[in-house]
Amino acid sequence: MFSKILIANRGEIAVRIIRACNDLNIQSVAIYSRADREGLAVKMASEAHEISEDPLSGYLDADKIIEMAKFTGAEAIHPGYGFLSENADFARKVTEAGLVWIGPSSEVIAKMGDKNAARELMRKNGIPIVPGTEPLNKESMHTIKLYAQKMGYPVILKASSGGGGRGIRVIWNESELEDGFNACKREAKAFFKNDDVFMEKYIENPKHIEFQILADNYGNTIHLLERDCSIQRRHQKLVEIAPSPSINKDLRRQMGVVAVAAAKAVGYSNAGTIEFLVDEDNRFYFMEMNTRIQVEHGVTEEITGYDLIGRQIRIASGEILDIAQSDVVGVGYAIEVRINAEDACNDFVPSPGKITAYYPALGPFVRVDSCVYKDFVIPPYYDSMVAKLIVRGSSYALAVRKLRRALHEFDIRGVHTTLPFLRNICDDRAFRRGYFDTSYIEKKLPELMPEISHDPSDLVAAIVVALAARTGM
Ligand code: MV4
Repeated sequence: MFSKILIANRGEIAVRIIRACNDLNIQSVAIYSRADREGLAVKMASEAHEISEDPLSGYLDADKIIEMAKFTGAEAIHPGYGFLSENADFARKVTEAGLVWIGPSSEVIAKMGDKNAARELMRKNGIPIVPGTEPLNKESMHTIKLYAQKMGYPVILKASSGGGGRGIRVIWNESELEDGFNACKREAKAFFKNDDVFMEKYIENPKHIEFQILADNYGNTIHLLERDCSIQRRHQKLVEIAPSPSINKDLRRQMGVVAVAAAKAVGYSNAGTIEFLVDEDNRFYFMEMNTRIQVEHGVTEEITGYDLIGRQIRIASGEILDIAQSDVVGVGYAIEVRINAEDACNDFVPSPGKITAYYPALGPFVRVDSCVYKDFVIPPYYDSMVAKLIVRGSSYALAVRKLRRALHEFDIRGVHTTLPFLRNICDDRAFRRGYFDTSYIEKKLPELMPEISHDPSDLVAAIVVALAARTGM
């Protein structure tokens, strides 16, 4: 086992990885930008080193991170999620430097990063994929129109190197195709420096169901059940649930078998996720594979009892996976909500600044993964997620009740947060019954919107008015 690991990340996931290191009696090295020096990861790690003065370059500087690992005597690097976590060149450089990469091989990251190559590989291995085309490079617009017509509208155009909802375009009829195709290609080129675009049949109102995979370096591959991540807003997940309240045992078993086959087809090792779209008739299709630990891994940990970050480290150190598929049993339901420092009333604009009061929810069946504390100043340069609240219940309905209780207990002052918005989701009948798909937020946004803007400046104005009234000024 390793004696020291460098964490090439920040925020709550850096804290989560430090905790896993502590559980395994491994020393942890945090790296931080100047803006992050008051972060919890810096305080909790065995040692911490500034990687850059400016907010972002350090976390993205492969050579400097590797140099830091060497300098500190770390034997392995955990990339977390985001930043360089799915960067095949970084993974390769880490390995070439004689360090251990806590994740799948560089080759597998590269292959799954190319959405079209991933599709092709899955198709060849008998994994169900959405009907679609190869990248449309030489085809004339006439041919592209014929493909779309044959598939039947609506269709969706996707950048081969896309991700996070970028470089995709839904085409509802032929009149939108030419402009949409050109725009998609331009966007793909601008964002990903690769303008390969392919076309798929568009599945309307799908569910986003993803299976957690664990695989060791010796071909032992299992899944740890699924998460329902259908509740998203503009490709940002807001709520994640394990297992999905809307798939039955039989579908779960079928999808699990396919997920493991998909991971085996790419020679996967370490933790990863197979994403599926599930249509209104419960047909399911491979969408993509995420070759990293995900934000929402905690709900899987809560229902299965397996420490995913701990397992990532143990697998990377060469341990044999000692969990058989038949050992994996989900107990009850876990729900995670992402509490973001954003103003839901103002189109979810980020709300950085000082946290003047912080009372996380506690009590039975409640877990909070966070990186903030009272008087912490949320820097404006990063993702606005400040805490993940994870609750458990023996049924979906009971988990929702725990969530509702915990969200009302949770109190964060000084910045806007999505807490009021999330509380409204808890009170929504469809959510409480588990009736939702990826169109949920878009359709329900008006009714989920908090009534009043708790804008700090509005509050100040209100106090001034109240004081003026009291003093008769
Ligand atoms: C789709 C789709 C429907 N049909 N592909 C969105 C991001 C990227 N990962 C793929 N996405 C989608 N691909 C076909 N053929 C619908 C989406 C989609 C979506 C997927 C999962 C969760 C939320 C979503 C919101 C909008 C669109």
